[in-house]
Amino acid sequence: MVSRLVLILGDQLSPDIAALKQADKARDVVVMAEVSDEASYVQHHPKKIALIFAAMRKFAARLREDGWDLRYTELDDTQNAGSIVGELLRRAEETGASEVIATEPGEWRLIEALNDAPLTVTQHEDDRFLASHAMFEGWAKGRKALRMEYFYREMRRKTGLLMEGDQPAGGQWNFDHDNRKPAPDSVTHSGPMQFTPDAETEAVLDLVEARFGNSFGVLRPFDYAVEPGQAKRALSHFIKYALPKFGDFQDAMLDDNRFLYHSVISPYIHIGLLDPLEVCRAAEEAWKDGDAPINAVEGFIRQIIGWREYIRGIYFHEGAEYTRRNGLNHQRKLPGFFWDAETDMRCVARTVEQTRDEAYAHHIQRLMVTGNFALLAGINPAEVHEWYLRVYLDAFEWVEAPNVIGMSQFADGGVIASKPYVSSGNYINKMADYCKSCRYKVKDKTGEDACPFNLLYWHFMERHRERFENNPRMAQMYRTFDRMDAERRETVLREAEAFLDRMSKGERV
Ligand code: DLZ
Ligand code: SF4
Repeated sequence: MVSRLVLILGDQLSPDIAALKQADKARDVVVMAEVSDEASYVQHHPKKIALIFAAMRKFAARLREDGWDLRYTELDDTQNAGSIVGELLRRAEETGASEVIATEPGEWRLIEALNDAPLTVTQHEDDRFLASHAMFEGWAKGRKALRMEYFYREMRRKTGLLMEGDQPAGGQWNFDHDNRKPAPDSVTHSGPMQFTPDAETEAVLDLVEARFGNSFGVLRPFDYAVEPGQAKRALSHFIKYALPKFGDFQDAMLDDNRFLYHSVISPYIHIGLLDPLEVCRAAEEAWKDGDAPINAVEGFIRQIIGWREYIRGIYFHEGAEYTRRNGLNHQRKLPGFFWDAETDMRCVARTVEQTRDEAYAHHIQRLMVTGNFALLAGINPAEVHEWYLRVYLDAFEWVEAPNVIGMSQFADGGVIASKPYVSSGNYINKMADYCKSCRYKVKDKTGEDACPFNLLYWHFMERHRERFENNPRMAQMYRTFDRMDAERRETVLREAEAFLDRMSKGERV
C-alpha cells in the first residue's frame, strides 16, 4: 500500500495529536521540518525559535523510538525546501505518497497553504482543545455578545472541574475580586523552574544564534523546558511554590521581579508539552488537598479552560481577516522604544527589557502597560499585533491575535471586550512599584513631569468621544472630564498632542 505523509508542526508536539491518531505506523511516514518560512514570516524572538526547534527534535527522537518512520529536516539541511508545503512535496516525491494527514494548524495562513497545496491534504481538527469548533459555534449561535464568563461556565460543567454537582465549588463561578492585590513588598517564590540545555539543545542554540542572532531578543541564557518531563516538573514546581499566591498577586507588577507567582507554562501547553486538562486537574488537586486557596485555583483554571479556549474559539469564529481589523482607525507607527526600551516611562522600559531578555511578560504587563500605551497612543493595531506575535514565547496567532486585536486594542469593534482596556497612570501605580523610580510623576496630571498615561488617557477619550460617550461603563469618565475647567482640559489635550508628536519624531519620551 502506498504510504501517506503525516505532518507534525512545531506546535503540535503531542503524542496523541489528531494526525498521528489517524495514521498507520506500519505504512505512513511522519514529516517534520524546521523551515525558514515559519521561522521568518515574522521575525520571532530567538528564544521562541530555539524552544520550538529544540522541542521538535526531542519529539522526533521519541517518535522514532516508538517505531515511526520519520523524516526530519533540520534548518541547515541542504535539501531544505524552506516551507512546510515545499517539504511535503519533497517528501511526497521521495516516498511516492500523494496524500497528507495533518492536524489543523493554529493559523489561517497555514490552513490556507495546506488547502492550496497540490497534494490531497486532510486537516483533522486539533482535539487537544477542550471545546471543538462545533461546540463553540453551538455556544455562539444566536448570542448578541460572546462574553467569556458564560462560555467558561459551560466549560466548567463540561469538564467537571471545581464543580460540586451542578454548582460551582465555593459557591461562586469566579473569584476575581480577590485577585487584584497590589504588588507585595517581597516575593517568596524564586520564579519558574529553569533547565540547563543539554548538548542537543545547545546545538539548536548555536544554529539559532547563527541564523537569527540579529533579531530582537536575547537568546542566552536559555532555560526553558524543551520536553514533556521537564515541563511536568515546571508545572509541579509552580503548583507547590507559586499557585497558593498566584491568585492574590496575578495582576501585580514589580520593578525587580519578572515572574512573581506566574506559572510561565503557556508555551508548554501551546506546543504540546503539557496537556491542558492534566494541568487543571493538578491545580484542582492542590485545592482539594488544602494546599492552595480557591481564588488562586479558580483563577488559574479559568485562564486555561475559560480564556484560552474562548480566545481560540473567537479566532476561528471571526475568520482570516480578523488580524486586519482596525475598528478605531488607529494609524500611528509603533515607536522605536518597543524595541530598544529607550524611554523614560519606567513601566514601559522595564516591560520591554524583560520581553527582550525572557520572551515573556505577564498578562497585566502586556495588557495594561504596553497594550494600554499602544491603544492610548493610537498605534496601528496591525503593527501592535505583529510585535506581540514576534516577541513572546507563547505567541501563536490563534491565541495572540484575539488577545491583541480584540482584548487589548479594541480593534475588533467590541467582539471580545465590551469597552476598551484603557487606564491612566493611576492603575499602574496601584498595581506596580515602577512609578517610584520613574522620571515622570504619576500624580502630575499636566506639566513637564506629568505621567504620559495621564495625558494620553484623556486624549484617547476625547478622540473617541462619539463612539464611547454613550457606553454606560464609560459615561462616568466623560462626566469627570467635562467637569474639569476648560483651560485644564485644553492643556491636557495640548500636552498629549505634543507628547505624541515628539514620540513620532523619534525623540526620547
Ligand atoms: C513558530 C514556528 C517556527 C518558528 N518554526 C517552525 C518550523 O520551522 N516548523 C514548524 O513546523 N513549525 C514552526 N513553527 C510553528 C508554526 O508556525 C505553527 O504551527 C503555526 O504558527 C500555527 O500555530
Ligand atoms: Fe509608567 Fe507613568 Fe508610572 Fe512612569 S509614572 S512608571 S510612565 S505609570
